Amino acid sequence: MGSRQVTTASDWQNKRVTVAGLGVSGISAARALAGLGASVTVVDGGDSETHRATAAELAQLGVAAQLGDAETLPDGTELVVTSPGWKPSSPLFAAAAEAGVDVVGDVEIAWRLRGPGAAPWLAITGTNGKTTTTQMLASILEAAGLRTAAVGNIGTPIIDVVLEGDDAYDVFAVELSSYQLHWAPSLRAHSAAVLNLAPDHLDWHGSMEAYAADKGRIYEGNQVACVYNVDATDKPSTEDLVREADVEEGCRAIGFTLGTPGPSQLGVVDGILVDRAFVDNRHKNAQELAEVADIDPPAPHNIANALAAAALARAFGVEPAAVRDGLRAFTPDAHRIAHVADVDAVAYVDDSKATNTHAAEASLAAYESIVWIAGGLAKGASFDELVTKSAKRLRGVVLFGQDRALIREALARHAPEVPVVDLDRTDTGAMSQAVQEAARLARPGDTVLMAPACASMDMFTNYNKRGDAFAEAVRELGSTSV
Ligand code: UMA
Repeated sequence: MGSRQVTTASDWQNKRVTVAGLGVSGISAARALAGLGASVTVVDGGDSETHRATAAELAQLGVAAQLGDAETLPDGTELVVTSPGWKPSSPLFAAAAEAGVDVVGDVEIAWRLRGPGAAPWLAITGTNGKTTTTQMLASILEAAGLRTAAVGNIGTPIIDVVLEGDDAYDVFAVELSSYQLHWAPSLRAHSAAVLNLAPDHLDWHGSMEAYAADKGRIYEGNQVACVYNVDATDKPSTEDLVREADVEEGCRAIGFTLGTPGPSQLGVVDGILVDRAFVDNRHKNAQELAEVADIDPPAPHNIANALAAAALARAFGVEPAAVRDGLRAFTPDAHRIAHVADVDAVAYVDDSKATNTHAAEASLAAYESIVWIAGGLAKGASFDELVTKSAKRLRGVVLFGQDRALIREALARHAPEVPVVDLDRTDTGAMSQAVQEAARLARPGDTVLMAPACASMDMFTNYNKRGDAFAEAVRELGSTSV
């Protein structure tokens, strides 16, 4: 490694730092490091009005900007702090390697900026469910009377809360993406969970192995518990990742399962969430935490999320009653299997958050007869398994977006009898047409499910906007139907 690890504020004085990316994390990193006296330049391949306006704001803090050129390393750079979205293969990092300059992410910087008495991190990753689980965990921690914040990939940069000072929080619920983990080599969580592992972001990581390895980094150096998914047995499993991690002495592997829990596991017995991991064996060998009915929605994948959140909270010493109260207080975000409306006895469900095949599979499994709306940016995924598993539930399919041909081809291979409407357009207005086509294919009792299995950015700003467009199109449909 080139430069030594920076740990105290004085180390930043006049240090020449290049921040890659002028988005949510880059702005946070640039502000924080300039505030600590570093000489900061932000680099971004974009040169839009928004980029220029943001650069102008940062200039008032003494931050320089290099817009429209994401490849040239500013002269004299001593450290690169990257935003998570930048691929490891980015030319800027090749230039940094050549100059012997380290590249780390904003999460790594947040970790290095913590003081000696800083709040511990309970960390969560996984292909799907990490935002929900992080929110559930924060809700449980709050119910326990702890001062906490849900931070990280969820949208609040961790640097921002760390800089509030060691005394401001008792514990953080931290959502980490595989990108963030890749760029955070010295992070050591109190306890961490990998919820599940399925192919995603392969274009960024290069391979499933590299993706799994970055996810597994979350367990490195855990102090109390490495939480894994007993039911996710595809290789590499989350339990495999625990086995490979180098953890603190005494740190335990804790499983969660939708079935009856074994020792050192949390699971479900007769509709009750049961803890067999954090119990005093002298007095009893199982502890009731909550009822499945306390979880909204009580769908299998969401019960698994609740169990993982409960495991992390219990690892932190939270009492069972707070787990129950926190789960009861939690309400899911929009765009996650959200029921929008019934029109002519057909249910319309928005799962815009299903940005990969694994998430789409979970929501397709929740309904019997479905008109599926899908498509967008595939991010290197294959749709064969998803289509094979879901074929018998499909009344019809409506496709839109840049990579829709990949889904159409998988349907032709594995579900040739299912009618497919292929919308040859990627403009935002396509959603309205997609909903109308889906309504035409649907029969009373069916569900029209928008679970695109793809990212949204070819057509929409983000998955929220895609979900909003769906809801709007359903409302239009409702107002015109007789
Ligand atoms: N940019 C370049 N060159 C590149 C890549 C990006 O110049 O090669 C520039 C863009 O022009 C843009 C900026 O970098 O101005 C964006 O950086 P970014 O893509 O890393 O995004 P941020 O706005 O910093 O947001 C990131 C996370 N984004 C990604 O990981 C892609 C946010 O997660 C996160 O909430 C935020 O940091 C705070 O931590 C979003 C996400 O989609 C929700 N995450 C993925 C997921 O959940 O699947 C991983």
